Amino acid sequence: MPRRHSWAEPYKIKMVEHLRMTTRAEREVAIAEAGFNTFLLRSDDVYIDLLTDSGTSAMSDRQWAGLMMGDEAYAGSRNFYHLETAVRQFYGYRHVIPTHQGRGAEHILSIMCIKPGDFVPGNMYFTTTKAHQELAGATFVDVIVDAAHDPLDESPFKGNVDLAKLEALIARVGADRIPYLCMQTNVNMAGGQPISLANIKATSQLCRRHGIRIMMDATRAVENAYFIRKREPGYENHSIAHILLEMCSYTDGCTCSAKKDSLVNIGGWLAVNDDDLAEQARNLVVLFEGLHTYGGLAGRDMEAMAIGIEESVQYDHIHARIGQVEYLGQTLLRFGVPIVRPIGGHGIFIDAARFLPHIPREEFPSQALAAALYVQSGVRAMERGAVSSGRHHDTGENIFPKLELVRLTIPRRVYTQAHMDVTAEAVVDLYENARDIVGLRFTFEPKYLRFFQARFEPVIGAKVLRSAPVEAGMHVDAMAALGDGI
Ligand code: PLI
Repeated sequence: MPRRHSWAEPYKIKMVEHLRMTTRAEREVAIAEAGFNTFLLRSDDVYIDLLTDSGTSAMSDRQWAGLMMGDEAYAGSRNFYHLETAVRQFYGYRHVIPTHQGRGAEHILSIMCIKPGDFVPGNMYFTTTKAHQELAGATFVDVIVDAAHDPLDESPFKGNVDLAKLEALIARVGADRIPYLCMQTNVNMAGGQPISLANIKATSQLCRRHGIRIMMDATRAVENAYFIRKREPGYENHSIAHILLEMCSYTDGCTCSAKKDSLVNIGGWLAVNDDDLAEQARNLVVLFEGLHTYGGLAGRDMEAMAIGIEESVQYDHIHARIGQVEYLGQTLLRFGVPIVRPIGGHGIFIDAARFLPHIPREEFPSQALAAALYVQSGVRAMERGAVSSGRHHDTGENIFPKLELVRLTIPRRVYTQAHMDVTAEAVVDLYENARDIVGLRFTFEPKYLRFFQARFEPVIGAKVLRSAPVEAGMHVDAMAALGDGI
């Protein structure tokens, strides 16, 4: 048996938040009341909440202390200057405009740069990013490498931009109609897959040749930097901070949701190097978010962000964070559960199309699987398939992306390995009884970002899961078979 080389969290627990355990009967009522949409559940009814890693991290004692140092001045809060210093130091951009969260920055960037009829290429869409681009009148064009759409492809950098696709778009519509390329780091909808530094550099060179700006979505740039260190030759001895700075140096600015990498519960920012663009952004932020030195945030939130940015680039932190995701992924793989590979940075993405081959795409297998997992175990996951993709901008038809996934997203510094084990047991139980899961159809479909508020019903009967109950945390025999951890 190979010797185990464990890692452990680089922190200890100072305060706990109690979780409510529910019965399966209670969960059946809760999911029906929520229209079989895990977004509409009350968090009190959830045991292990893997809906998202956004705003769900545990802050450190230093960050909580920072809250007490909030300078709640309307203008010129000292905490803004701390945030500005942190972004300049770790991301390297000149101008920093705080926003209430990532989509606030996306909104400002989109209305500032996009003219109706423009095209915005990106390495796979993200829901809010694309919605803002479309609201401003642009068409999103996916220029990610084909490997990103294949859950079984083991390429190390499935977030890379396909330069041939980008060149073809430039040739087709002309660089004048491409205001910027949106370059996502650790591409969310592809399964948290990184982009390589070589690809960032090559994409930047291509864009600069054509006078097209590159705007990074830096939401999970630190996690991406970790994968570069682990997988890209030549970077194994570089610090995360060094890699992050180099990534950003090839871009003209970024939008960022600080609710992920930066370990805060709320906040975001837009950063640019260009003085004129910064002036426009500072003017627009006043309309939608607040003055340019608070952008919809309290001073204390900006302080927590500044400290969180500094903590996020510490190797021990990011190693443990991604190590926990890896642990859950490896456990599921040992039981043959179909997941996106390689294991990504912020969560495990179950391939619902392979998990539930009996449910057609029109009956939203990912939505059904997320609902069934909740009924089974109280674990809350998120649909990342056709419901999230929405409808075609022009035809109104449902978009069926190649990836039909359920995301088990791991909040940072929140759950223990035991929570990961219970989650794995629940998924394995479901996988063994997958035919008991029933497809869903819409009963209510909102116009924008429908996955957040849509409601569904089972296509047959009233239940999404027909099997006999197995209570979460009770089913230990599966884990006993696991043997050594990673
Ligand atoms: O949720 P916001 O508005 O702070 O950030 C929007 C956003 C932008 N880009 C990317 C890659 C995201 O993942 C993102 C938000 N993601 C959420 C909420 C998630 O659950 O993944």
